[in-house]
Amino acid sequence: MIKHYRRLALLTVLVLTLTLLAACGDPTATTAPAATTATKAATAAATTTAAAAATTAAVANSGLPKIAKKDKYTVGFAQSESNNPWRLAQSKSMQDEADKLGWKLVVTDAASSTAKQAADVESMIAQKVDAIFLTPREEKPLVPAIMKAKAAGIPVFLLDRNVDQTLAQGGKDYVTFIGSDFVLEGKQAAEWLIKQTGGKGNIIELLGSTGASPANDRRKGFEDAIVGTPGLKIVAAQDGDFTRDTGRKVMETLLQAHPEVTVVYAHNDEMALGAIAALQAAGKTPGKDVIIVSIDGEKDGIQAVIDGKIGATVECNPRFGPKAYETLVKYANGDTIPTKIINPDKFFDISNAKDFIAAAY
Ligand code: GYE
Repeated sequence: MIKHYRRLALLTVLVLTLTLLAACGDPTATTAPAATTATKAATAAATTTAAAAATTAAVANSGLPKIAKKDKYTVGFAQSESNNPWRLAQSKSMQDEADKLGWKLVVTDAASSTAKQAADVESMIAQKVDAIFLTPREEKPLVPAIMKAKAAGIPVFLLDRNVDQTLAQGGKDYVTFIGSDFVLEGKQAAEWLIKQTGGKGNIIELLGSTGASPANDRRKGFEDAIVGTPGLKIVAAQDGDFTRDTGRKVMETLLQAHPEVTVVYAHNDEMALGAIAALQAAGKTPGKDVIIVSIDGEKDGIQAVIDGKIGATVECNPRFGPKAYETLVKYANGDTIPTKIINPDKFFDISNAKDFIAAAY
């Protein structure tokens, strides 16, 4: 009995297989369903794309959390670190302006820890601040925190450092980026250097903190600008973390490996000042044996220009308070906010350094 059923089952399978094979061998049988499938797929794809486009448009128009109009706000300022005069000047400007307006400012200091900065943003979300001002220490790792704030209905404004634009965008995930054009800063430093050296030199580049947008962009702006000047060579480039002490240590090491250096390009004045100390310790005269160009325009940097140690420094303005809060108010009023607000920067060299030292930080 069982044997009989097995034989029957086998026979059925055989018949079914043969029918299928026959169908496959028939050109009309194969093309027709394939064409139908293709058409269906195309229609489905078109519909999905249209739906996706509609979603994207909707997100771009209404995805950002709004802020209610109020007389006074409670806002968060998530600072990345406080280890150089630039960052201290930025924090002071944010606090001074909040005090002037009578707003409450919740300040955190991530002390150079990107992970802590993400946690700081989360604590601001938990405190339900009206808006968060964030200086993302690095371009990528702060993006999830920005998304969490957005999901919690709290708008984020990026100050001075940007995020990776493939991961988050202004007008969609955060309101806007307010800061300098770092690529332009690097370019201006390079252009001054080309003129000053006649296009010849062995450069040590002291890079800002790894992963920070000003470090990436200042490198790009500078390096792209010297491509057409083969006499200017970068003999070494290393992270000096935007601080004087690390700048000095890195410079000491690099000097031993590259005594032929004639130029230092530092991504900020603090590292340039560290490099000056290292050069002097090695018996070299900054400004003579080695030309130095940097960025920021802090008081000690401008003084070094006056003293002839730093050749030029491109300004990067840290005083964000007025612009930051004014932008928030405009946003609360329903004004359209550009997705990037670029600060105009000056350029300091021996011709004008004296005029700006008194106002510097
Ligand atoms: O140049 C540097 C600071 O993010 C633009 O960070 C800022 C930079 C600034 O630590 O001094």
